[in-house]
Amino acid sequence: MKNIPINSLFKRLTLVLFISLMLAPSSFAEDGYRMWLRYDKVNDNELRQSYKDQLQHLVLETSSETMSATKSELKMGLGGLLDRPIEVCSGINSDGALVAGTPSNSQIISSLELEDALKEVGPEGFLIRRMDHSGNKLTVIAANEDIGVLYGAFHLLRELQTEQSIESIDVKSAPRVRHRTVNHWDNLDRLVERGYAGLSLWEWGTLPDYKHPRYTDYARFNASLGINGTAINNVNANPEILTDQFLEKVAVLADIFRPYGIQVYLSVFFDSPVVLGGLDTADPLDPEVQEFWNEITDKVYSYIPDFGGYLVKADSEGQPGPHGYGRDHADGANVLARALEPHGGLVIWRAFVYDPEQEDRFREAYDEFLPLDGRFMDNVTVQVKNGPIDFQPREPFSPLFGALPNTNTILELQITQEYFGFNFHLAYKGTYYEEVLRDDTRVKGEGTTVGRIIAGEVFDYEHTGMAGVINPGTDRNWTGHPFVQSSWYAYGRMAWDYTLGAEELAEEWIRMTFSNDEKVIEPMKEIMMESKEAGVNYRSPLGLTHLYAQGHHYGPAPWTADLPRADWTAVYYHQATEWGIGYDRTETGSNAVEQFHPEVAAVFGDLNKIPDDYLLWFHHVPWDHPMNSGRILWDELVHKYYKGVETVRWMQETWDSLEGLIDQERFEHVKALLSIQERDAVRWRNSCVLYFQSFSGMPIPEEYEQPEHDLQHYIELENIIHVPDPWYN
Ligand code: BDP
Repeated sequence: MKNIPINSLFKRLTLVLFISLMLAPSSFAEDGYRMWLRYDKVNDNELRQSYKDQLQHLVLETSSETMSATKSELKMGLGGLLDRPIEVCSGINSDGALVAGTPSNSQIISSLELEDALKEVGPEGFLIRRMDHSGNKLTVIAANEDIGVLYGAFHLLRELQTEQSIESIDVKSAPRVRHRTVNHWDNLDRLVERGYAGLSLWEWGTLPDYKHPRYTDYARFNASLGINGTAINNVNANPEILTDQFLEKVAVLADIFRPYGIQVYLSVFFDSPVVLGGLDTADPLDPEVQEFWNEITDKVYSYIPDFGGYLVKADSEGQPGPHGYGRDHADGANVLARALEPHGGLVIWRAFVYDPEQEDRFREAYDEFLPLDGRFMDNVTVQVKNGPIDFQPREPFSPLFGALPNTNTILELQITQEYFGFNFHLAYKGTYYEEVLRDDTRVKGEGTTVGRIIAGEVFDYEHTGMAGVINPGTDRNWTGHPFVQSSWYAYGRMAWDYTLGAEELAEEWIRMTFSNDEKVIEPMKEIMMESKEAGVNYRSPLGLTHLYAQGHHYGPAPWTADLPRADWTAVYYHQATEWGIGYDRTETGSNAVEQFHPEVAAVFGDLNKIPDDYLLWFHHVPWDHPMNSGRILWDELVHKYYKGVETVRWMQETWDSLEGLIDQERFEHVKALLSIQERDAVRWRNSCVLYFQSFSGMPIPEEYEQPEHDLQHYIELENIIHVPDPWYN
């Protein structure tokens, strides 16, 4: 080889490197781990420069744990977004300072006369403003408490991530509800009920010694949305969680989450006094049982001084509860509430109950809880699922919203995709949450939305809140399907402010998670906005519900009939006969419609007024019932099932148009998942249409592609998901 001078070799190598960088695709491998906190460099040079000018150095005067977390987030975020490290200074030395703090931890903030504005944002809210200070222009994040400063920091970072101008930024923000929690259905053996994203995040085997870095990232993601509570174990609770062995591990998680403003809650097993305490009863009115709960609760607080409280599933799906001792839910909740009260803890008592003896499962929660209104202690809140049955693709809102003026009531939503195709289907649920939060209960006149009720704007609730059942696990991208992240995101943002819209949140998420390029945002947003309805259409349109195969809840089985409990079958819900289909919940049927305010009941109960989307939830109608579209019911049903599949095919094409505009890794992943979704959507459609056809006897109009197989073929597929996997049962 010819002798090449070092200098020239270096130049050549640099040139080769430069050319390869120029030729490399602009996108890069992205595994989704960073979720919506990617902090990649702002692409628009001009905008990045203006951010750099406005945010030249960071002034943060104290070092509490939360302020340290704020500092490290701002350093990481601004360092990445502006592509240069940000200097942390003790004072303002020029234009372009970012000052973050509270009047009590920052002299600068206390000198800015923000007291009046701060009074309006409460303990967790914040202000972000551009201000003048002794001739210098500042950006200020101010709050009453440290946690508000952290929330403000995440807000400012979001402005940059979504490429908004901050030149005259003026934000005043405070959460509308008090308890913004996530619920994990994680078992202590690390299998996650309805999880679909790997094993539980909590490594019980290595805790308390090893603090997996994932725990801190988990806290950051939640705090970035304003989540302030996490119930870390399954509501089908294992009593062992209250043993010292587990509590010392839970305490470490609580220590990690604390700087991020997140309190830990535990799901408890109602019969713990028997299983753990050796008593022969868990009767909530028995003094020894009260003593048991007092003592064990004192122990929990000795490990976790700011413990949030207990989440309880009782007298539901085999879980023990007060009914076993002839007592009611209020008795059951209050025995725990008395134990928690001296520590400031909360009981979150779930209203997800149903009884095989009840004629209509729809009625159960309302019928059980209504007579108890006013009997729960002040530190109890009742957690109500959005609909009366169980997170189905579409449900009317639960009639309990608005029916409990004297009982704190919070809303439970599901983020994990138990009924939306697990980690295989794309279903952005922001639209789902928006629907329920905006449903109008009418209990105090027009506009008494579920959102306003759970925010305590209608009744004087002390403990307002929302809970989201999330699914993160050891999958590198946390949620399995990359788009489940978006439902988590939308849930958290709406828990902070229930008035936020699904579409704006979809756009925020896309900008933060994928790209600020309009060519990406518009098509991706359209996919997201259509995706939930597509899932409804190919599974259970027009108010059909619960057509799943039992156990795994993945594929279609509208034919399910013989199970130990009728309310676990599908035929119970659709009631198809040769004459017609649908569940009569009007006066001629179970009359569940009477549980709603009369103005709502007048709509749901009237065949001429009910929106198509809810028709078969409330009415049993003939196959030739005329629909709003001008079609008869059978044709409309077929139309909807086919539309669901068409939308998925449109989602596939639209997704394909994103190739090259986003990272190839996630592009390929979602593309493959969409093809699985298309296959499943066709299976759902064909199974349901052929099955219902066996009652209606009517044809599938010729213009539609005809099912490839007969009904028997689809029945035989019932228990096939993709791969047999114990996690899915
Ligand atoms: C149902 C799930 C079941 C949960 C239950 C609940 O199928 O796994 O335990 O809800 O919310 O949707 O308690």
